[in-house]
Amino acid sequence: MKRILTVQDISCLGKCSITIALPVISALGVECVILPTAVLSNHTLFKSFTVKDLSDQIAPITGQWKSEGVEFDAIYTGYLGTIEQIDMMKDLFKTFGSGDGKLVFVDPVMADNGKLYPAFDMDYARKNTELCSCADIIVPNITEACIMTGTEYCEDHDEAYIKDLLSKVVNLGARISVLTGVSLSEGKTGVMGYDRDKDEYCVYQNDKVNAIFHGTGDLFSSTMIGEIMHGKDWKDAVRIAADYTAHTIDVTMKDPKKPWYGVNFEETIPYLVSME
Ligand code: PXL
Repeated sequence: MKRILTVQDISCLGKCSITIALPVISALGVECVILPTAVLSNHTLFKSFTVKDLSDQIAPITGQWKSEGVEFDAIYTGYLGTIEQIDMMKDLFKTFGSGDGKLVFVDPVMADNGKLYPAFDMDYARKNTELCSCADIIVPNITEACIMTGTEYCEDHDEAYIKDLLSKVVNLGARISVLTGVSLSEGKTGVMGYDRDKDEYCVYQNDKVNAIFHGTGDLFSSTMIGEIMHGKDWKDAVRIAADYTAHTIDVTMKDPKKPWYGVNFEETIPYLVSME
């Protein structure tokens, strides 16, 4: 069984980061080891939240793993609380992420819908951009890609804008770059990715729902890395992750009691597993 280490926060309430990664990756039959960077009462899109930074736990926990001789097939980083934690990830990649067939997957979680999340500023964004250059695969949304490449954010984009943005993202240094939240025609949304080594593109679109849902980026990333570890080619993993995310949004829309802060991914895990 493959083993993924995921490094992100625990938002106790909020259906995001580790509370998505752990169940989704486990459901795909892949071991998911967690390294929590912080514990929050709820995610930062609520009006307020409590946070306990766990940076001082990263060295002792990883040191213990090192002495146990633990290895990981992939490292997947998501929401990281501070610039210092991003620096720690660079060391973690050296210790656990280099070697034959090992994958470093970075979701540079910091922004959406044209703006940075409340806890972050441009210094953080610059550090996050550096982290992307240490990764094999990166999966920024359009807002994050714009911030990282100094491009003006355009909600109503066309294919030429996306191709130009992707070409700049590819230059950040990862082998595979996947842009999420890409709409290439009216009423559609999805992803566009590029594999630099193979000079291969992947475009995939689903029907667009006119509503904003939180945690869908985490759902996409957890599914994509889980599927890759399960043996899927990156392009198949992208398609499955996009379909699963779109289906989960559809199911959530139909729930009159849906929570505003996340999607009903728990209800759609059987659908994900059935796609195997
Ligand atoms: O879903 C991304 C995410 C993860 N973790 C925390 C967040 C967010 C988005 O706002 O606040 C704490």
